Order: sequence, then structure tokens, then C-alpha cells
Amino acid sequence: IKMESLLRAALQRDELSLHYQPFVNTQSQSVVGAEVLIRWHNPILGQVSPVDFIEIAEHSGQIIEIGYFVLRSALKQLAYWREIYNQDFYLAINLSPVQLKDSYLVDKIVNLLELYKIPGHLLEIELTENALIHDAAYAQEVLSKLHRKGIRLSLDDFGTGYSSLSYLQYYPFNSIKIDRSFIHNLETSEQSRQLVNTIIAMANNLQLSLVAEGVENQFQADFVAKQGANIWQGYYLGKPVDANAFAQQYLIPS
Ligand code: G
Ligand code: G
Ligand code: NA
Ligand code: MN
Repeated sequence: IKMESLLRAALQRDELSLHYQPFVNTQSQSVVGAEVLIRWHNPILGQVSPVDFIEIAEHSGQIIEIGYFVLRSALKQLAYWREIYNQDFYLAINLSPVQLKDSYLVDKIVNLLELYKIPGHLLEIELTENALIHDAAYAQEVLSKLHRKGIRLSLDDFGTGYSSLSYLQYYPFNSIKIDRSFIHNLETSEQSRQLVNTIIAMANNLQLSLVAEGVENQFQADFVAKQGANIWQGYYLGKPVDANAFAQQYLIPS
């Protein structure tokens, strides 16, 4: 209850903000996009991790409003960057399973894309497998609508959930994000190396883009690139930073 009321105030008092973490193409080695990650700074609690408030917001229903704030703010930021920086740069936004059930979701996203004149393919939606367990038929309908608008869909934390491969057949995913736990163990575990090889080969065969998450050093970056990963994400390439720092570090004025 306490966290709920603090969150309600947070929305009103501008305590929520967005950070951006670069996606780097393993071939061109250039920054091609960013994942959007919400941040909450409360005057009393200090910095609160999304790990500690997203679940609460999902239970209270506040995730709908918070999720809309994230979509709106991120797309507004992208529109601004597109004016100044001449790049076909995209943003990936995490969507909660609760947002997937919001019957206005598709319209809201489409309206924001129109408002900010952003082509659908420059928005990627990241979903975890647990978003897809319940009411598969409805999820399929929503994801197909987004797909038809050109919006890209990405399966997050791949390998940690039920990992039902049928999800890849049933839903129109464009990309897989291999979970950072696999990348973390690359140096020490032969089994992790084999798993990563197999997942990358599968993504390549299915013509899905593969993102390696949690890349923290040169060894991991080289290993996944050699196996055919398309995108690096992780502290080795860049930590999540605010919009100004992101533009300064990664965007090139046209
Ligand atoms: O940056 P990191 O500690 O912030 O993120 C922790 C977790 O919070 C990750 O699982 C991430 O997917 C999730 N997360 C971050 N931002 C958002 C958001 O805007 N919406 C949702 N639903 N989850 C988010
Ligand atoms: O669950 P999801 O993959 O959406 O969450 C992204 C989370 O991973 C965020 O908390 C982000 O800050 C974190 N993250 C991003 N890169 C790295 C990394 O290289 N190492 C670790 N440990 N965490 C990372
Ligand atoms: Na994510
Ligand atoms: Mn992930």
C-alpha cells in the first residue's frame, strides 16, 4: 500500500525517468538502437530499482499508466533525436504482461507513432515468455496487430522461462534476446558455450535477429560475434544512461 501511494505520487511529481542502453551491431560495430529502462528517484527512498516496483505496479494496475508514460516519453525522445541525428536508430521498450491485456494498447502505440511520425520498424517491443503463458490466443491477436504495423517483437530473457520453442512458431517474433546468465558463464562453462552456440545457430536458421545481453568483456563479445550474434548489449558496450549522456556518447550529429 505504501509503495503504491508513493508510486502514484511519483507519476505526478515527475520522479520517473528513462535510461537508454546501446545496442551495438556486431558487424558494423556501430550503435543501432537502445533499450529503454525506467528509473525511479524518490526523495525519501532514493533510487528504486524497477525490480522492486514493476511487480507492485502490475498488481495495483499502475503499470498501465507507467507503461504509457514509458512509451510516450521514449517515442517523444526518439522523435527529437531523429530531428537532430540523421540515423535509422530504434528503441526497444519492455512491455509487462499486464499491458498486453490492455484493450487500448495497440491503438495507444499506433497513435503515438503517428503523433511523433515514427515508422513502426523503429519501435521494438520486448516481451518475456511469462507474458505469453496466459491466454495465448489473445496475446497472438495483439502481437499480430503490432506486427502488421511493422513494429518489431523481441523475446526477452530467452532460455530462462519455459522456453517453449513453439512460441517462436506461434508468435511473429523478429528477434531473440539470449539471457545474460548464459553469457555470464561463457568463460567457465563448456555447457554454456554449447547452449549459446545452439541458440545462436537456431536464431540464424529461423532468420531471427539475435541479441546477446549482459556482454561484460572482450571474450564474451568476441565469442558471440564469432558464433553469429547480431547485436551486443551489456556493460562492455555501455551501461544504461540518461538521454543527454546517451546522445553525447553514441549519437552522431548529421
Ligand atoms: O535496468 P534494470 O535494473 O533496470 O531493469 C531491471 C528489470 O526491470 C528488467 O527486467 C527490465 O526488463 C525491467 N524494466 C525496466 N524498465 C522497464 C519498463 O519500462 N517496463 C517494464 N515492464 N519493465 C521494465
Ligand atoms: O530483463 P531485462 O533484460 O530487460 O533487463 C535488463 C537489465 O539488465 C537491466 O537491469 C540492465 O541494467 C541490466 N544489464 C544490462 N547490461 C548488463 C550487463 O552487462 N551486466 C549485468 N549484470 N546487467 C546488465
Ligand atoms: Na528487456
Ligand atoms: Mn533480458
